[in-house]
Amino acid sequence: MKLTKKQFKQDFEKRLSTKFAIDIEKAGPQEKLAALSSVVKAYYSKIWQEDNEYKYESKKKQAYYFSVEFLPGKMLKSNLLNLGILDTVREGLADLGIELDSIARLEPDMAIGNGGLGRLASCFMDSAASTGIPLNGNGIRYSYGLFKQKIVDGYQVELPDAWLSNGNPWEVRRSDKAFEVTFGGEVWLEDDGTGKLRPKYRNQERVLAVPYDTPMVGFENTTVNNMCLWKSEVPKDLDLQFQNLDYMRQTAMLSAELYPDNSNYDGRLLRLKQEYFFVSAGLQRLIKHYVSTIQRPITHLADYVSVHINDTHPALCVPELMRILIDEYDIAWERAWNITVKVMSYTNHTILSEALEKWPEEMVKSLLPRIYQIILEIDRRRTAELLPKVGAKLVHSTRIIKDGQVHMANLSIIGSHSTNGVAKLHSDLLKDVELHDFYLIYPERFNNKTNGIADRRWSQIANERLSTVLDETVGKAWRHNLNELKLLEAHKNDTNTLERLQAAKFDDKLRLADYIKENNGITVDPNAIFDVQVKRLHAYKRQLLNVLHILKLYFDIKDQPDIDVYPRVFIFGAKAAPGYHYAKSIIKAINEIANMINNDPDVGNKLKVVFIANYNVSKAEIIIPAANVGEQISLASKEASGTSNMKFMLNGALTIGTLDGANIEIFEAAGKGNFFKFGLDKDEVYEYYRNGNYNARDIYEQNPVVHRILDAFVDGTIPNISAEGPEIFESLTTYNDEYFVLRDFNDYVRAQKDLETLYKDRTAWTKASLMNIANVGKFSSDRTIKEYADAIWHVEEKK
Ligand code: GL9
Repeated sequence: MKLTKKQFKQDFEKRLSTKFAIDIEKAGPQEKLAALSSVVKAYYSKIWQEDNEYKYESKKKQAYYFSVEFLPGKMLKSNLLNLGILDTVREGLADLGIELDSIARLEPDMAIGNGGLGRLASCFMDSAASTGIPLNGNGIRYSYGLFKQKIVDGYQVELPDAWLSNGNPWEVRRSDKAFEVTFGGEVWLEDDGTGKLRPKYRNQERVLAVPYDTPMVGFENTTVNNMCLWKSEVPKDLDLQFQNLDYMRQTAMLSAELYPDNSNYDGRLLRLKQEYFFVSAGLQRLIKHYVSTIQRPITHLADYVSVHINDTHPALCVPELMRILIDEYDIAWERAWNITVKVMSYTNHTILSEALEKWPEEMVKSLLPRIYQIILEIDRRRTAELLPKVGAKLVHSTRIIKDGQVHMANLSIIGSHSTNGVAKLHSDLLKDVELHDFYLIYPERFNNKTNGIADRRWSQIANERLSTVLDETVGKAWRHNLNELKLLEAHKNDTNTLERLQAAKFDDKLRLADYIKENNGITVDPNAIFDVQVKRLHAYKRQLLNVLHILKLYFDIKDQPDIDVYPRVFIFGAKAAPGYHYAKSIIKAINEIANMINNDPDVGNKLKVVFIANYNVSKAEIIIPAANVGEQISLASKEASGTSNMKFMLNGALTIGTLDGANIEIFEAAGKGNFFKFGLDKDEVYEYYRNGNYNARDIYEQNPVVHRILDAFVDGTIPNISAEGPEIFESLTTYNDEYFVLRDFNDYVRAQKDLETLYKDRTAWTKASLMNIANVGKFSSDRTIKEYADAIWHVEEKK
């Protein structure tokens, strides 16, 4: 949009006055933030309205992304950037004596997601709007987002995230578009007099779902999409007379809290209730919209609507759409089923079996009696149809209902026309191993969509210094199309470019060093290698392997105080699921090891270890630009894709990693010599599984380096871990090291040594860093979302 500095300043001052009856001198920072957000909202409102009108009139097909998590982070700067007014507003505010960043910092992170899966959903929302793809988000407006992490005595402490306490300037409550969702009670089928069986209900619990719309503003275009988040309330007619406090409480609970663990189902009814809640509300809204605006028969739904099931949490989309078509629109089963399968598509985000949701049949039956009947019928018909074609074995292994449980992944695959994994390796593993039986039955449904990142946030917003260097070197086209960074390659031998890249990195490291000084009280040398591992804490991601290597370096220094090691700062950021005991023990160990090393005078500046508390999107925006090295060291086959690996690449960090997830594609793109690969590959891992011949204890017994490091966990060398030390020690020895940490240790040390050697050659290192940046184009989520739009949803970009 067009905006002059003068106009902005007027708008801003006026808003302060009309909203808070205050002038700039007297306004507090929260008032400034609120007024600024409100001005920005007014700027995009017109575009939003016009784009809505365009969508109504053109009647083009739209896609709906159903996700129980979104992780947008802060919105202010992203909205400014996308409106094309970031610089104007920054300068206008500066004229008024206000620093944009100090205001933007106050916005709470919108953190209604756990990690990669939720962040990916938000990258997709950004990229869809920015590429003109009509994609609507659909989720839950949790009153409390992901817990805030504090570190107390080395332990993780969880604090509530009341992110809405100062209000949310971006959302629009739409009470007029509320829908009811019902639970429980009894259902039976009755002849309606025409020979048709219709469901009759008794004693249902009713909940009102109220939508809050958050606009997703496209980058310098005319698209504004919508992310709809549902809040649960008591229906108005019950409000007044209702005395049942328990019911009130339960209703509020429904959208109160995000589950802090999406990969370890704890069996609570509330989660299933949440899932049905936002699925039912979202589908009701989109069907009503279809009927009132498209005005075509419901049987044409698939020509206008695509619904994406993001992981299994929204799998109930399948039976819920069937219910609406059959019960509310009188569509015959076969026809309804064809429509449903055409409308639905599904992404699988992990092969960890504990993450594939299963619900006890009894629970589904009592909470969602009609949905249960429909699932039973889907299962019954499918079994009857397929038995003669593919045989009992395949039918059984892929059944939706078996062993008293409803299998949500099976429901998602069977009820949709597309199942995709999130990186080449992951998609192959789904076809060849994890979902092989499904692949045999429905080979045409399986495909890959390698993840991507909203690159504008991770460069133009998070790393302005680097962005400026890139502009000056290759022009600005990369800001619209990340593939344009390929032009950088031509500058790889240009000393001036390399020096400017180094200077930008150094500035970003200074900024992080300041943050660390202020928040951790640790002084780190910005000339050291900044070696970063930031992601959820999980055994398969092997933060422990990183820790063992740090201990090796520590003992090397202790043994030979004059040893020539290049100074390193190891930086961690990780939240552990509150109920994940082992992960919390690792956090405690990292913090105690950090204390031990950072305060050891023999070590000095050679080695520092920093744990940055409360890792989230905003922290990532400070940490990742400053990284020289990104750690992507999961056991091969376990990390479906990873997305921080792409953010590191974009910011010129070199990856040290295994052949896992999207690392493989990153290595391919970056080119030989521009990454550090180590460890078992997926075939070797599966070979161990087949043979059952891994013996971690042997490695402990036979490798003196490993022996000494592991002993440090139990012999008092590392202080204050008398409970955690033995737990970790035993996980590796007694319990045979589930994720092959010890098996990969030697090769990891070797790769780390290679890395250090390259770093000592600053020119060679910076060249490799440049090659990473130059080849990151593929990992823009603009590319990913276009692939979804073309190949799965068949929706068109706005021209
Ligand atoms: C995840 C995978 O583990 C990641 O490898 C992948 O990059 C993302 C996005 O596709 O999905 N699946 C999953 O359950 N989570 C992922 O990050 N977990 C969290 O979001 C906590």
